[in-house]
Amino acid sequence: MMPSVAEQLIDQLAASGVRDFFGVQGGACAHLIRASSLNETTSFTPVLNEQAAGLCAHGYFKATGRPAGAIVTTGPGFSNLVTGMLACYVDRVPLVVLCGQVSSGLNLASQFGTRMYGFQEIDHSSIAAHFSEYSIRVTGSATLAKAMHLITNLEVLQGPLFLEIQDDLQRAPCPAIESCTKGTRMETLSEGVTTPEEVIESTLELLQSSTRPVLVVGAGVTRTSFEFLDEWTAKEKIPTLFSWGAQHLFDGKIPLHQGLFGTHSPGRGNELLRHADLLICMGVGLLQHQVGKEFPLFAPEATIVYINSDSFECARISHDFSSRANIIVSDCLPVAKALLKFHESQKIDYWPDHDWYSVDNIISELLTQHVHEGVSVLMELLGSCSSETVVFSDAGQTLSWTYQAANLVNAPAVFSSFNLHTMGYALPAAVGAAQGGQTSVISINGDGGLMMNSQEFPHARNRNVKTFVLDNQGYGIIRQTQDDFLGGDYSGSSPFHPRSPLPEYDVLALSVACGIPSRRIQPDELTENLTWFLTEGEPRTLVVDIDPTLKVLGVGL
Ligand SMILES: Cc1ncc(C[n+]2csc(CCOP(=O)(O)OP(=O)(O)O)c2C)c(N)n1
Repeated sequence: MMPSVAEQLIDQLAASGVRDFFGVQGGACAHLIRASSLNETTSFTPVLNEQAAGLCAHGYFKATGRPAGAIVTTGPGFSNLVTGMLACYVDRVPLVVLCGQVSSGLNLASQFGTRMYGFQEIDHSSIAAHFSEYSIRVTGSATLAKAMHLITNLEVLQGPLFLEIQDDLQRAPCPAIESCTKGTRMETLSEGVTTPEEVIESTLELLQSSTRPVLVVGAGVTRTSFEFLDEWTAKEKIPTLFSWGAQHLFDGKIPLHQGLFGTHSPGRGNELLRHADLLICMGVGLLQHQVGKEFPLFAPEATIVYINSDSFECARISHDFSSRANIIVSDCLPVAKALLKFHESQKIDYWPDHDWYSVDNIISELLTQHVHEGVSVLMELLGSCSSETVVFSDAGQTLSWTYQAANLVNAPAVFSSFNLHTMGYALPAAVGAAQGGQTSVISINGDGGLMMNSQEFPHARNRNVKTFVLDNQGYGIIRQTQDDFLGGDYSGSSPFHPRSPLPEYDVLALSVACGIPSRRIQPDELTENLTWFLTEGEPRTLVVDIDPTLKVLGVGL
C-alpha cells in the first residue's frame, strides 16, 4: 500500500537522523503521531504540555547533538508549543515541528477574512515564521516537495523547521515527489563571507601589537572547532573565557581555561576582561547578559575581533561596539584550523607578555569571599557528579548560582535556556536528554520555575532523571529586583505578600505524588544525602530549603 504523507514525512525524517519526537495528541495531528509511533526507527514521547515538547528537544540536542521533532495539534497545541520553539530559535537549536492544521475544506479563514472557519483553525505558519528558520504551509505536492527537500538537509538547520500540514493531506497517499537534491544553505549565504586567510591576516596584525589577548568562546563553537582553538591557544599561551553556552568546553584543570564571564559570573573572567587589550570572540553573542548595558565598559581597553558566520549578528556587534570591533563573517572551524596551521608553519611569538593572565591571584581570594549557601550547595552537587553527567539549570537565582558554582568546581556540562531564559526549562530538557540516551541527567530548579512544567515529573520518573530544587519560597531573583528598584514590595513573588501573595505549594508533595523517591533537607544536610540522590539508575528529587533573603552577588564585579 502506498504510504500516507504522514508516514512518508516520518520516514524521511528518520532517514535524516530524527529519531525521537515529543508532543501531545490531538485530532489534527493524530496521523503524524501514529506514524512516528509505529515507525520502527522512531519513537514518540507523549509529553503532558506542548511547551515541554520544544524544551525536551532543546535538551535532547544539547545532550546528543542530534535534532528531535515536536508534533502538535492545531490551535492550542501550537500556541502552547511557542515557548519551546522560541527557546530553540534564540539558541540556534535545530528542531523539526510537525503541526496539524484543519482539513483543506475547513482551512478557509483567510479566504473569508474571518478569525476562524474550521474548529481551532489558526494561521500557525504566519506566526511561526517569526521564530523559525523555515515555516511552510504544506497544502499539496509542491509544498510537500519543498518540505522534503529541507528535511534532507537538516544538518544545516540552526533553529526550528516548522511544517504545518492539513489533516486530510496527512492521511492522503503520498504523491510521487521529485528526488530531493542535497545542498547546503551555507552555499547560498557565502556571499560576503571572509576567507580564513583574510581572517588570519587581520587577526595576526592585531595580535602583533597585543600584550594581553583573550579568546572568548560561545555556544557557536563546536567541540571540533574548540579542539583546534584549544591547541592553538595552548601553543600561543592565550587565556580562554567561556560564555554560559560554552561552559561544557571549560576544563578547570587547564590553567589557560580562565572560566566563565558575564554579568552574573564570578570575578576572574570579568577581571581578565577589564585588563585585556585584545579579544578574539568566536561563536559568542556578546548579548546584554554577557557584556552589560554599557558597551564601553565591557573590556574597556580591548580591541575586539568578532568572528561569526551570521552577518546579522555581525551587524549588531558593529552597531554596539562600532570602531572597536573588527567584524569577520566566517564559520569558526576554518578559522580555528587556519590559526593552528599558521602557528605550526611560522613558529614565531608575536607578543611579549605570555603570563599576563596569571597576575590576578587577588581575584581567586575574592571568589571565596561571597560564596553563600545558594552557591555552595550547587558547588557540592556539581563537584560530586561524574563528567558524564548532563546538567540542566532553570532560571532566576538558581541559574546564576549554578553557573557561579560551575565556575568554581570541576563541573560536568551545564545547559540552560541560555537566551530565552524561560522558567520551566530544566525538567523537560532533562527528560529530552534522557530520552536521547543519557543515563545520568540532573535538572536544577527553583521552586518557582519547577511549577511551570512539573507535569513532566512522571516522564522524569520513567527515565531516572534527578531533580534538584532550591526552595527559597517563591521567585528569589524577582524579589532581588524588587529590593533594588521597587522598595522591597514583593507583589506576586512571595507567599507572604499581604495583597498579591504567591499561592503556597509543596514541590516535594508533587514529586512524591508522581512516584519519585523524594526528600526535603536543609543545606547542611546535603553531604549525607548526596549519595542517595546520585544513586545510579533511580529517579530522585531532592529539595533543599534555601534562605529566601539570599541574593545573586556578582563576585568581583
Ligand atoms: C516563563 C517565564 N515567566 C517569567 C519569567 C520571569 N522570571 C525570571 S526568573 C523568575 C523567578 C524564578 O523563580 P525560581 O524559579 O523559584 O528561581 P529563584 O530566582 O528563586 O532561584 C521569573 C518570574 C521567566 N523568565 N520565564
